[in-house]
Amino acid sequence: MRIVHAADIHLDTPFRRHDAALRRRLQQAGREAFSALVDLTLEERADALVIAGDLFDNEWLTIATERVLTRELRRLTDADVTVVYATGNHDPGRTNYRAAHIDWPSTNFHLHSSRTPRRIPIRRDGEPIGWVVGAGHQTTHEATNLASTFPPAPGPQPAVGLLHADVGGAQGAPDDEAGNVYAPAALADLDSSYDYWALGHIHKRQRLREDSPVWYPGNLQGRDFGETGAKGVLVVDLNPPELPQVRFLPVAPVRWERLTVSNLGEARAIGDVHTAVRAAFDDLLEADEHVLLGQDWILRVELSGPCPLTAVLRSDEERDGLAEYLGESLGALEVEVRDAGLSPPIDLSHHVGQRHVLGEALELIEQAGRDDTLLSRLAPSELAGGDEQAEEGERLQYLRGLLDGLDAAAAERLLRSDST
Ligand SMILES: [Mn+2]
Repeated sequence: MRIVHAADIHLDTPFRRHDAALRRRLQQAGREAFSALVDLTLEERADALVIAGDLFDNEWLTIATERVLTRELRRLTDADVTVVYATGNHDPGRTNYRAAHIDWPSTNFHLHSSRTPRRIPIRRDGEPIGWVVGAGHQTTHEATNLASTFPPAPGPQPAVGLLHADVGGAQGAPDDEAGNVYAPAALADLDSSYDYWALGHIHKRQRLREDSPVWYPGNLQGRDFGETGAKGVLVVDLNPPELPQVRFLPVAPVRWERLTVSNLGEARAIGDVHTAVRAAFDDLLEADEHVLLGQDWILRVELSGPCPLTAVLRSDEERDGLAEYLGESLGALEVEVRDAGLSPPIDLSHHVGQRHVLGEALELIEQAGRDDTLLSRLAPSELAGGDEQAEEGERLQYLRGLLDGLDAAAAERLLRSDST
């Protein structure tokens, strides 16, 4: 039996923090990802598509999206692919919620909107070849341990457990605020008679434990910089008693990525910064086997380390200018430039002996390092971390320690305030 496992599709996520054009593109990307998922399921000649909850984001699913959703699902069910969908906390199934009021396909489609696990036979050419056993969230705060209520696998054909659940030990679980737990379970609650557990809820793709047949596919389309990397589905071949063969296939048309660029010590013109960012982006494209043709990118460029253009790049206007330049030249939908990690490269020798505050400060720091009397005189009477009972020699040694790095720190502070 071959299944395609998807979860956390979050159609109609509002993307309120973005401007109207990007918001439309991102909402469109969610629908495109869903269509790509359907294409892929057909191309892979899968017997079933299982969706482990959070198919849509909230109760305001738009009419346009609902039409795309039902039309795309019918492409599968008309082709005799069984679709099994178990609701999650974003798209719960009780009759007062949205999932209960969608024009779902009338055949080959199974909605699990009740807490009680139900088994669905999967057939090929009319013959039963396996099972999907699923349960759904009824409300937005399903606190029951649903996993522990699953019966043993029906057998003898391969069986898949389908559930939206927060299984302990997974990486990247959303920070559940007190009281907001969503079908919490432990790995041990997932009955081991199942050949594969198709989970949803955690947006980071992962296998729960090495050698376990328990997987989260991650979400279908990233939605912010916390959801970087290729996003897509798992194609699972079940042939027990062997462990299932699991392949990840990307489908998300928009990718969120962070690029850290730190080799800017010699960047004297904005073109140099551009070249360094371009190189980092090219490295990413080259190293990543999941980049799709015509992929759209939303990039956060984090500049860091010493850079002669630090003062320039600390200006919002200049950063916006660079972001726009990068967006056009890299062909990205949107680029955000961050300067928090940048520092001006400091050549102290240029400032020593100069008749300005920094020159004087450097001079004084240097003298105090050589002249114990001066150092003693400059020392505050109450000294942080100092030992009042210490011998004079120890005290001076401690004071000299305090001077360590003070020149660079003073330069950094004074040069920054000079330039802004
Ligand atoms: Mn989700």
